[in-house]
Amino acid sequence: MTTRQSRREFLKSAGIAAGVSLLPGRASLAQMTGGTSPSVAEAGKADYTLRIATTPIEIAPDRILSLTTYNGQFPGPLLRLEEGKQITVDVRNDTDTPEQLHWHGQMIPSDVDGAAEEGSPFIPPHGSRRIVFTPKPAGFRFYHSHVRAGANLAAGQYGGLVGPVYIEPRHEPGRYDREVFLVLKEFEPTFSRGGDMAMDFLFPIAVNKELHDAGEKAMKASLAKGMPHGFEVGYGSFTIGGRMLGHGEPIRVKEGERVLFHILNGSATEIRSLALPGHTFQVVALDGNPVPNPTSVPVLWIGTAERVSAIVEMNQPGVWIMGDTADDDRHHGMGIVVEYAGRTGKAQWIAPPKSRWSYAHFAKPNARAAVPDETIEMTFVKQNAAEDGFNLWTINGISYPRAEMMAAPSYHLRQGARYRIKMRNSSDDIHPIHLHRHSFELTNLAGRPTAGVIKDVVMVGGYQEVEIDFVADDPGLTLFHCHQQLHMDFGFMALFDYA
Ligand SMILES: [Cu+2]
Repeated sequence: MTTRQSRREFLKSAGIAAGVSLLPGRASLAQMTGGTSPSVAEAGKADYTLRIATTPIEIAPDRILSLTTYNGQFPGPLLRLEEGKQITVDVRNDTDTPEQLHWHGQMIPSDVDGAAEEGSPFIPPHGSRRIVFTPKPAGFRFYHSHVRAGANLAAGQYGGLVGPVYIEPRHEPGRYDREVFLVLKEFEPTFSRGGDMAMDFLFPIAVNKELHDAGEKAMKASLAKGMPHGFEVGYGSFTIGGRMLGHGEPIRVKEGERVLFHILNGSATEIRSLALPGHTFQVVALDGNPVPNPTSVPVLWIGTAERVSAIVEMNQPGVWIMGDTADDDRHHGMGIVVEYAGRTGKAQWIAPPKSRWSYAHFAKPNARAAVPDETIEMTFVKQNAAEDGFNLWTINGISYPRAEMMAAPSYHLRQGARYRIKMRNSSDDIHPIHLHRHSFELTNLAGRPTAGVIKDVVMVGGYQEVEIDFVADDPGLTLFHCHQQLHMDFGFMALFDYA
């Protein structure tokens, strides 16, 4: 029994709930743009309009932030699209700075993908841009700002420019009664020297000695020269669905229900965990792609820009906190109340047993990936505090030029070939690595072969090696980067083109 609303009903209720108009074609483009673009206005109404503007957003009673958002709400409206059905989106930019709207996880042309590095035109300040594309592949995707923020903690993904996309699949993964979309996001960023990010949750745990020794030696040498630790970002408030724990509507459930959660880590920089006391998550899809081996786990770990779709069987009546396992982050808002029908009282938190997260849990047991046509080796290196106090990042010794949008492509792809990227992380940070416009298969995690898990972001552990395979089947400029905003902004990007 699926109680999913129809697309039309959903859009209507979403618009009413958020106090904004998301109705396709409801406002004429001339009204939306103030008639600035006659050629666009003549083209007729768009299916969707997204307006970028800085607005007050209340994340708890009387805790009101100034955030740049889509359509005056956080998160941005959930867009339910149909795979293979062309849509028109008008993006209106009511800020003073050029913007890019990236369709994360979709295989669409470079000029509409929403990355200046790939040649997508900017949405000009106080102007608009019409985008036409055919959504694919099916599954849980998202859209977000793709500008470099640098030292500006109000820009890029530090603000509120994140929204979910669901591209309807032909077959839903798994049986469920209803679905709930959750966007995890921190606000009120500040710089600090050195971070406290959880590092010991990935499995396998094996580090590469050569990478470890090189990274540690470079860090020691930098500190010995009197350099401070490079800047990291910390946050003052934490939200799920734009509300701090205890200040939003609870998720109301009934005993026996199977709830499909679609969870997006919309953070600019952080890795998140999530647990629901007394319950387990049956992971059915990662980054929107069904996994070969749906498996139940007590805790989800979700890297920056990753998505997890998981079914929870509601079989422990009570009032619970679904929240981050980091006490400090949960106490500052990273959680949401799950309330069973007929149950009242204070929401309970119980710390889950210690567990590790491995993508291989969800892989095909004993399967081996296809043999690639070519292997690309990449080594990631951190230069501590090398750029005005910020860490500078290199891939094979090259830092993506900060002054340029479209740098010279570093890698040239042959259409139809299968590539393996062997990533070697010579830093102690975990990097959520993202490839635009393609999906990839995880083929080796810290020395252990795996197959069958298809993603578009993968966390590469500190001093670890990870291999991913992809087929070059979407010609055009393609950006590869760490999705940690502070890393991508300071060099951790590379461009692919097709020969
Ligand atoms: Cu990174």
